[in-house]
Amino acid sequence: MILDRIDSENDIKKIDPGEYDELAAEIRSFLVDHVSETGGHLASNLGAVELTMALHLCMDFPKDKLIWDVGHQAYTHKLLTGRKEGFDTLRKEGGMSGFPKMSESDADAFDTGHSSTSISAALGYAEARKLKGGSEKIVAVIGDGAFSNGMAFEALNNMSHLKENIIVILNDNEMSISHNVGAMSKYLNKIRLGSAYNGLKIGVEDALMTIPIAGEKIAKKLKQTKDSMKQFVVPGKFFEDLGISYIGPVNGHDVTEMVETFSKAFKLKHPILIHVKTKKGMGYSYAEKHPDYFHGIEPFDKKTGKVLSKPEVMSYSGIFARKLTEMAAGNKSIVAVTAAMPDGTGLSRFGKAYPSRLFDVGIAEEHAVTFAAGMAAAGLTPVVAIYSSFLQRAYDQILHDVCLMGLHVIFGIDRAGFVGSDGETHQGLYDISYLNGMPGMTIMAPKNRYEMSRMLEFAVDFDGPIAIRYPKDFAYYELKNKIQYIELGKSEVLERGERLLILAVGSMVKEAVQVVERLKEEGYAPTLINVRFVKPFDITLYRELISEHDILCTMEEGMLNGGFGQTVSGTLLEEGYSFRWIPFAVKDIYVKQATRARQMEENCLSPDTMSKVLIKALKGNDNI
Ligand SMILES: Cc1ncc(C[n+]2csc(CCOP(=O)(O)OP(=O)(O)O)c2C)c(N)n1
Repeated sequence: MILDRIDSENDIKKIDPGEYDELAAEIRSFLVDHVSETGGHLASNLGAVELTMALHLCMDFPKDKLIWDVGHQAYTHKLLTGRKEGFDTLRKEGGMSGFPKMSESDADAFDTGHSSTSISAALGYAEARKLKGGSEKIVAVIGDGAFSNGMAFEALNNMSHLKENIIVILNDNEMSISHNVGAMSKYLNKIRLGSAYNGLKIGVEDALMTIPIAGEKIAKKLKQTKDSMKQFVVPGKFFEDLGISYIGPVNGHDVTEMVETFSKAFKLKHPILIHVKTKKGMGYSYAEKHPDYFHGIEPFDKKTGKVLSKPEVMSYSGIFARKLTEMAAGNKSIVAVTAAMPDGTGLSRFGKAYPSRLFDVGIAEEHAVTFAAGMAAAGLTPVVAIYSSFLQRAYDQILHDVCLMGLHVIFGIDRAGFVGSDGETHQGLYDISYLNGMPGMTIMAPKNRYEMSRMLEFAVDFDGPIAIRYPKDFAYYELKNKIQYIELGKSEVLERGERLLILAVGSMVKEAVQVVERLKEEGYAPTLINVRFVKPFDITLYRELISEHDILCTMEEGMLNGGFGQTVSGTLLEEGYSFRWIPFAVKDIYVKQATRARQMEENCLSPDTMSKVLIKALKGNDNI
């Protein structure tokens, strides 16, 4: 095996060029073997094998800085930097991250997970190199999907003044998770010709630059002449006009061609964008055929390409999308917005039924929210479904463009809570805290699938900014008979007891029910409330109940700071009630990758831990 000869960074340079194809094939079968067992981002990685090899052949690690956008495509980079062994533990608790991590290797220049940060970070590295007088190479690798986000353009806009080398590799596979959308994607599709021109440009400039002083002048003159010509003949004019030299398109599966291009590009003294064409899923037929399905995949049978365990029950995203699609039949004002996640959010179902009413705006969460605000101002009923973690991007848009005007925008906050193996970058733990402080925002959390549907009906009939947060989980179907109608700001009493008052938010009701069972076995009879409305919360009911109980326990799958528990207990304390408060929420830490169940456990949110803590408190033992 050629791969066996690569034990640490830069070892790839010892490989004979005649062996590159074989090495690429070995890397691909390694990735398929391992990801079929651990799960992970397969298709993007299969597409980036040769690109990564070529970069590693041209760069020195850890001196040089390579920044992967999103970071889901960095598996080959991990393999080539001494992390083969870690692949058995990929995305598992205590194991190797599915994304670049500076704490994992010196060859990882920047931690990523959210999209479109790479060019900004690379530019930061470049300015630092200038100030500190370094000579390291700096490269950002960004996919065409991530390239549709505003941050990427903000960085390009800020880059042109740089009179030093910085390279942006645009890894264009024509796919985001699903097919890429938008004008930039169409533009990239148009600029497939022009490789001859780029060959000339890079070759001539390169040669001239080696002649001291005169050579630079001639190169500049030649560039000016070509600049006037290229308006008509050169692809990538958009980038050239921004002051960024465009090179490409380059075959992203030809290591030699890329090495030649990259080596020359590194000699130029200004920002360069190299357009590399790749095929998502390359080399594994199932992933080539269904790159969206194999974008992020659970463990699968590599012979059939089928995932090993399919959940039999529907997810909250599925229930959300099904209900919305149903409602849209009788309500023509309903429109839906997704930021490049039509499948993940379930909205592709809506899109199939109402293609003209589903808007996929690309990876552009900020735009998605203000775009929805515009539609709401114009009288439509937009439903924006975005994962909790990615909605963080749109904090100001929610506040400034929706809440301040009191616009009726419905937020489907998917993956709210623990997200499992994606780890720290993707946790949906912050939404309650970031929405809580926005006057006029209503936040709901359903306890089960039936309530999810009722809440969506409520949200559509409502007038004003309103969010429903739901977890990355199958949709709980117990407590079916408990559904009554939903009333603004009203909780639901599930059990009426004494001493201990439990307020459980959304997904935590399922856990709270188990806690109550255990407490009952110990002879206690707590009161259990399904909060339903995180904001505005049911202060009237809580005032009444807190005067009859000694202990207030709040449970939420979110951060403690700025969360529901802090807000409720703070309000009651301010009003002069006295009680002991036991919060179950995530204390001030970043939650690492593990299964969702383990993340619950580790953060004291499992029924077992919560029961133990509460029993101790009820027994009057303060050592908890
Ligand atoms: C801010 C943000 N929104 C959404 C995502 C989810 N996401 C992860 S990868 C991806 C598609 C990226 O497409 P592209 O950059 O073209 O990379 P490819 O997978 O095609 O190589 C999306 C939408 C994210 N990581 N960050």
